[in-house]
Amino acid sequence: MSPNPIDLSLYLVLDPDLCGGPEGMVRTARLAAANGATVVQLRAPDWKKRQWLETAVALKAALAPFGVPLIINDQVDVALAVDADGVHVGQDDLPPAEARRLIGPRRILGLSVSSAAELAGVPDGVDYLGAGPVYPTGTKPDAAPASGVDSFAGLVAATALPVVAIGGIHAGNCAPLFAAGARGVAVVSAICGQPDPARATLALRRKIEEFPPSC
Ligand code: TZP
Ligand code: MG
Repeated sequence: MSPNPIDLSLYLVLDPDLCGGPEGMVRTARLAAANGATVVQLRAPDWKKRQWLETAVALKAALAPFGVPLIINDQVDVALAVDADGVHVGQDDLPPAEARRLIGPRRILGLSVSSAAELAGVPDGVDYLGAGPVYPTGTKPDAAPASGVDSFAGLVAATALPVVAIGGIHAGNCAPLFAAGARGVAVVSAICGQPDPARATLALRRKIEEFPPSC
């Protein structure tokens, strides 16, 4: 497991379409990092590897001044090539134990779970869980049905790992998730594609300060 626990409280997952392509992703990431995002994930399920690499390099440079870690979704080779801070895998990606073996002990490893059964299969070596969708979302067409806050609270209670909630989250609905034990909230459309991503990030940040995650 990574020896350096990260602040998961406001976790931005970048979306190429909503951000308007790679340059928009880098711009959005920079604005978010400057306004209270604590982690940024590069996620682009439809991209070719070269685009992943180039954008990851640009994101790493953009985030470095803020000390905000860059997590790469699924593409372990890209994460290693750019020396990213970590990798996030889903249930159909490389198994987390394989991902851990490849990224070594120091990088961060996240895993998506959406049910108690998936939670039961989490191996050692995972640093945090992403659970959702907690609310309905239009951003991920193949997402499982929304779990709701109560099921999310059940997942949190059943694991010792920090859990980040994802799916349909914005400044107006994140407080109950922290009350349910979330260590953080992961958002896509609440920041990506917003007319003012800096302001949208700040609105989330302020809510999180009001309802701080329990550690
Ligand atoms: N995984 C589960 S829901 C989701 C992902 C990547 C999309 C969340 O997007 P949004 O716009 O924050 O609802
Ligand atoms: Mg994946």
